[in-house]
Amino acid sequence: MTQTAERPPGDYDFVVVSNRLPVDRVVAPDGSASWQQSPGGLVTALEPVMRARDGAWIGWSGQPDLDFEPFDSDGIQVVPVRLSARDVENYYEGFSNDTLWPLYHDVIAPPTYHREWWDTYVEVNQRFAEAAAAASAPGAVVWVQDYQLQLVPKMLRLLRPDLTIGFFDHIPFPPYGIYSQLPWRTQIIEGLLGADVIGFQRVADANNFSRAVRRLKGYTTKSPIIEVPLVDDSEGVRVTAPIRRAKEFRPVIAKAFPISIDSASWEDLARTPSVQARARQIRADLGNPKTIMLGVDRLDYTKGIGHRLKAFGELLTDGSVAVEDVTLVQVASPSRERVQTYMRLRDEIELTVGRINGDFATISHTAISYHHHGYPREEMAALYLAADIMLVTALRDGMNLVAKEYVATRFDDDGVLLLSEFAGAADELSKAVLINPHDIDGLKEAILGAIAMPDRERSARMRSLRKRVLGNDVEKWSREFLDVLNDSAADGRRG
Ligand code: GDG
Repeated sequence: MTQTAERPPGDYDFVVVSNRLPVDRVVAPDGSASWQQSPGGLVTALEPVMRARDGAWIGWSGQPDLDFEPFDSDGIQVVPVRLSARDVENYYEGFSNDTLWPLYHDVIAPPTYHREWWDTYVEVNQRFAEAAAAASAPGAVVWVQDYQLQLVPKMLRLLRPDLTIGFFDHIPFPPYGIYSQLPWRTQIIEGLLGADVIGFQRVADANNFSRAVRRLKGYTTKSPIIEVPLVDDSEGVRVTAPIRRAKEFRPVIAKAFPISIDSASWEDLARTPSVQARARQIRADLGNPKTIMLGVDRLDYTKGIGHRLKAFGELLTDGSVAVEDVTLVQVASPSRERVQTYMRLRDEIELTVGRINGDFATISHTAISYHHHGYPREEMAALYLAADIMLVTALRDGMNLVAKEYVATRFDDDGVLLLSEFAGAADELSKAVLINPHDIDGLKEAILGAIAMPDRERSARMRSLRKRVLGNDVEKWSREFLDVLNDSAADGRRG
């Protein structure tokens, strides 16, 4: 990757702000360090826009207590924001991952509320907002990503009223009855309303947000528009750009933009002979079972891994499936390992896997092939290709990209996707076998139905799923969001 000297700040027309940078700092055994692009749909989707529009990306390097100068990475200006070890503990592991994450995922795990965590969340959001303000050219478009940075839109608008600001929420926005638990519920709503366009995964998320705005701020909402008064009496602070003074309110758009993946690149990967050979090898290594089921998740309590194991364990116990015929491969990639709830979850899952294997595995057949590591994309594609059934049993999930990746790799029109109705992907992928993961009997029946599904039905469903996933890729997602954002900027200038 080329890395050249920094350019002057305040120069960039398009600025993305996310908790993590799209690059990772890799330290070689000889101690030399370099930046490597981290593979991910967001980077893939935004790269061309960044290059075409003089883009900068603001985020944390992933390493606490280290300062890095901005640098150019293959045509994208990378602007690292420093986080101290205490910031990481309070803002990231604490408020983001132990308060907001469980709250926004329907309190599957109890959220922890600490005033100290909130104070650091405010401080860190301010730091990101200042970095964005410093990097943006006059009238630039800034796109803020995700729940770690919900205060940035308002902070940035106060610093730079000339900017057009978008925000995308990658996780669900909860119903008001749950959201209202949050001691800082009004501040977060006000933070988000600093944006011109707020994107959500599902229509239901956008509706939940609009309802929270009505309840907490009393603003008029005419979907997808929220009318934010130019002068907010509840604060006495002018919250909007002087350029829009002619109107009595500033229209904020809150709307669903379901995110997707770089579908073509997953299909291309699956078509490579080495990946296909690897898929065959995986099947052979597992002892050529009739059915391979696959789960791929970050090890997170929202993903319903325990529910999936319970259903499979019961199917083995009641003799509906035999260990020689059906193997479950579970990739549980390490995640948030310093947060207590995640440590406990890992223990629970691994205890269950150990029990099921202890009870049912034979010398030649494992019941569950369990892997607590991350794999390269090639291996993921091979696993998707090898899997007859993909199990996505999330209890709550903004979208779930794994479901879409599975579909994109299946150029052979084969394979059955079992998909939780609580994942955002269920709105689009209605031809999957939709399941309620809380209903263990229903889940067991769906698994048995998938094992026995006739070829014709499998391929008819997969063809229809592929149409959706290939026709709606992440590039289209970002284009649609940015089109709405640019239109809102044009309306603002006219108004
Ligand atoms: C959040 C929201 C929303 C996983 N293990 C490995 C690996 N992965 C990759 C998958 C997929 C990504 O991580 C996971 O994305 P998901 O969408 O499934 O889930 P979250 O991480 O929770 O993402 C979610 C998403 O944001 C985007 O808006 O869909 O709802 O929770 O791409 O492939 N990749 C590799 N090795 C692994 O072991 N290479």
